[in-house]
Amino acid sequence: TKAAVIFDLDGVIVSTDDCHYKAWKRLADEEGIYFDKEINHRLRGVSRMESLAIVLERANRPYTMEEQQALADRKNAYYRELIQELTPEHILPGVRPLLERLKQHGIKIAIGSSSKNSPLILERLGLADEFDAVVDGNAIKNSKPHPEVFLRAAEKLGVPAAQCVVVEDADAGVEAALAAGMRVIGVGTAASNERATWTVASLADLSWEDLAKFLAA
Ligand code: B16
Ligand code: MG
Repeated sequence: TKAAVIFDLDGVIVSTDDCHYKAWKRLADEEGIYFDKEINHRLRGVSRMESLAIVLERANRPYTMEEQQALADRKNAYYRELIQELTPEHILPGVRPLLERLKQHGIKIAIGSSSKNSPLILERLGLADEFDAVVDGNAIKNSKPHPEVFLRAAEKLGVPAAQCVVVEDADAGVEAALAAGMRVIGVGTAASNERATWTVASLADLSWEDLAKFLAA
């Protein structure tokens, strides 16, 4: 069978959302802009500049494009400081055994992430050479919910979209996968997303038997 599984990175392979939250929170506090976890939730799966635009909704003055670029760079510096601390122990439960099984069965695996920091994250996790393809924020023009990232991943793998299954934790990512003509498993925060083809709370709860049937369907 020619099937592939495309994994989102942040929130699926590793929980970097807390690092994103801390970095945005630090920036917002310094700028005197109100920011909380609920606003942070809206940043999941969304690109850095689009995230900044959401953060700046609460600003009490307009920011020039130059200032916005500087703010995004500052947030990224704070974020990179935090992700330097990642180790293979931060890989989320269920991920490693799942990757092993998929490989054993000859199912191609890829990363489809909006993040421009994915090379650093994958390296810190010891996963830099595990995937057949990595497509991330550095390679795409349109970020999720646009399907570009997943379509590029399928293309790189040489697997038709209809045979690809995406694993996503963000609503924007679920929409991106559906727009790409792929089936999508919602995990974590997307486990309650009714648009997802299938949902599980955590990859640790995913039985190989069920997944194999799903992939074959
Ligand atoms: P960066 P994913 C996304 O990664 C994150 O979920 C999102 O919160 C972040 O804004 C985006 O990457 C861009 O990240 O600033 O590192 O380029 O979930 O698509 O793997
Ligand atoms: Mg994500």
